[in-house]
Amino acid sequence: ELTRDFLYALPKCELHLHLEGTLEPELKLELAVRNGVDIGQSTVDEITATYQFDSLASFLGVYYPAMNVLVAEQDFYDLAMAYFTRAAANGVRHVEAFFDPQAHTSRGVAIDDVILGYSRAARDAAGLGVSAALILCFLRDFSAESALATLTSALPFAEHLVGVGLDSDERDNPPAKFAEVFALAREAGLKLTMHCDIDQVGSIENIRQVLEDIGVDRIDHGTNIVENPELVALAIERGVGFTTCPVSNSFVSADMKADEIVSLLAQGAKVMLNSDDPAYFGAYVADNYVALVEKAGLSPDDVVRLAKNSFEASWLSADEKLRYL
Ligand code: ES4
Ligand code: ZN
Repeated sequence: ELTRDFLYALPKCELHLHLEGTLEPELKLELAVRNGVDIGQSTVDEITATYQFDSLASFLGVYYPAMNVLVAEQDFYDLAMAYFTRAAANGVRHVEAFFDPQAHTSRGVAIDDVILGYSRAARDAAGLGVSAALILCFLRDFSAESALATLTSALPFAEHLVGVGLDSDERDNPPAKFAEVFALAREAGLKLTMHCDIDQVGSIENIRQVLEDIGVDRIDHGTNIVENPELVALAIERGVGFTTCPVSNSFVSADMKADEIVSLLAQGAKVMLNSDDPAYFGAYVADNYVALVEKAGLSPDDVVRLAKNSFEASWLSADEKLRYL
């Protein structure tokens, strides 16, 4: 009954997707040629051969240098439109997509070109049957001052954003480091989410911080919260969503975290499945459903619950959610 076709067609939201993580080898080569950027490879096969990871560090070591091919507003537009086209084919009706402005501004690209290119694509995604919103992510291995400067430069474009997030290397970069910038983002009317990654030293403390000190609306990953029943109860009481990424987990921590995801689902947490960096991990969102169904033997009810959770944990308005649920 849970065929691949069913899982692809199932209407869903994608809430944990890095636009820079959707850069397929073909587009990377096209943009490298268009912009005259030397990326060290000259064929699609050579680029594909570099897309192999067994840790967060080895992933980030390919992910950030790849961004050198993104220079002009049109490049950001083209990247996002290629993703929205694939998302539509994966049953995605609504996406709240992350982007990493500091990975571009630190190379001299204007934040205007980043936000306006992505935002123009988000508007055009409607023509594909996909509504799209943008979440500005701060790089947590950059300083709090850099995050603050990034927020300040982005606020004139706040109408193009739905929220702010926090990604990159979590080790020694806890949520509390960004308490001030997240408080300011909330005052500006933005939703809040943070990566709280798996398998990191002290990550339960980080999950405590995001729930109790920052007051996030969602947690990205965060499945190790199952270690602490009090924190699970708090997250459920507040309706905090968990944007989990099984295939990504299997690359960066050699474990899909199926047991944790299934446990959260059974306890009534608003957990759903997402692709994270699909060009690099080889699976768009529907294939994350396929992978978890296969690994965990999910029932049709489980799968429908995951898809419903994806809408309930989204930042669509109550009226917009009614159209889907
Ligand atoms: C990421 Cl897999 C992962 N972890 C942390 N930060 C990220 N940014 C993009 N993908
Ligand atoms: Zn992520």
